[in-house]
Amino acid sequence: MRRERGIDELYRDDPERADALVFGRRGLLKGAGLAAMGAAVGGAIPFAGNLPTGLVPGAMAQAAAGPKILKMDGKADLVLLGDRPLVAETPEYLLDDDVTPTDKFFIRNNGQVPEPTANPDAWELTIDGEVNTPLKLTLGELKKRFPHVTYRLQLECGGNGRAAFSPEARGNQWTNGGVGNAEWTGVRLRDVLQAAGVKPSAVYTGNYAADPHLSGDASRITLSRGVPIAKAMEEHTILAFAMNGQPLPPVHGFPLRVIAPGYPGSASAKWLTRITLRDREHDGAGMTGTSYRVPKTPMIPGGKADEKDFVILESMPVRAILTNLRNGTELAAGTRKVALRGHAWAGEETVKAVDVSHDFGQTWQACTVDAPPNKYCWQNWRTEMTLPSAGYFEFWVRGTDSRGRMQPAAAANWNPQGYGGNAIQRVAVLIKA
Ligand SMILES: Nc1nc2c(c(=O)[nH]1)N[C@H]1C(S)=C(S)[C@@H](COP(=O)(O)O)O[C@H]1N2
Ligand SMILES: [Mo]
Repeated sequence: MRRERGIDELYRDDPERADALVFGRRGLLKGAGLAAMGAAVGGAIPFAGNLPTGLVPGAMAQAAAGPKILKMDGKADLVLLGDRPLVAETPEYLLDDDVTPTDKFFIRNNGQVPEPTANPDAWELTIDGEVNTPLKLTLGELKKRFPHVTYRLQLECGGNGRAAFSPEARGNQWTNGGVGNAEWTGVRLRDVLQAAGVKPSAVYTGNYAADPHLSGDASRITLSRGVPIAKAMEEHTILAFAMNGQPLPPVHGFPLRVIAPGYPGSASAKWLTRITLRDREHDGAGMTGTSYRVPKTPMIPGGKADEKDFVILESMPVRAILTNLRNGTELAAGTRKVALRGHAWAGEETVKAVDVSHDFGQTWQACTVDAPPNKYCWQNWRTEMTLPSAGYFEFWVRGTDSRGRMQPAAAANWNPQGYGGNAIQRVAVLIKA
């Protein structure tokens, strides 16, 4: 029997053609197009008039097959983005906790996970380069010698949000789940650097770690990034040995890692063995070319990159996520008030506002945004939305940082490796008639 292909299937396979069919040449959603779209999302679309051409309804944006799920002891149902190296993101609805439990924390490896050491207190850390006295400290000594601090710090992959770039950008297709906000315990990096004596010539750090390269070639370095010296000396940049009150799990850097919050996660080296202070910008693996770099001025999306125009991505951009409703949720008939909540963060900045729209961005409602308990902890937001009728709605969630910069509707500042994409999240709901 020949089956008609639904508009939802067509949207998944060929969004451009689906859009042309639904919106027609004039780009207006009406008549047969509107009916087809309504049938595909399962209900009337009260604000269809605001739906921009080219916007695939959020309810249809997911792949038909559904995501691959990580199967790993001690981990929740994260979405597997790659298994060699292991990369997994946390769907927004699993990020509802104020402090992200370890089992829900995303994983981003570039190489292999090193064999966990049997004697973590004997783990050695070298501090050298532009210092007066190079140090070699065991983790045991580090813990004894320097004061311990505990902070809630968000850690976000530089590629978080990459999936929203058009045309597709190279790399793991993170949606919004390359982020977590754990409670980290460790010592301040600045205390350790000061113990070694920072020379005035030191301008950048270079991290080295124990994770073997994917190729198995011992001479190749998996990842070696760093931060400007001022960032290294900031009080929230720490060498962490515990996550949520427990020793770091092997996959999150056991027994010692950097947490440089607000920067792309790649600056937070796991399995840390050495920090060298450089008299110039660090040029280790992952620091050069277009790696973790974005264009100074916008380039043509999909065009050829001129590396001269690229700068290192430092602060991550603002992002808000809605965590208490899954995309595609059906709400009971008669529902008109919906409580919404989630978190927002803004790299090195704080979050000034979170706004939510239920009419494809025509009107926005301001949410309550809590102050963070410490800098670099994500901020909780909440609101209650009133919907006018039954039908298909999307909640669009938009963060604004302390400098007034808002999340764009579509990923902006396209770059070949897709960093810093912070398109607003869209969560579709259907209220049955
Ligand atoms: N040694 C080492 N450190 C690393 C990585 C790595 O591959 N090797 N990945 C980095 C990247 S790209 C990110 S986003 C974070 C992810 O930390 P998590 O896996 O604990 O969530 O670790 C960073 N630290
Ligand atoms: Mo990352």
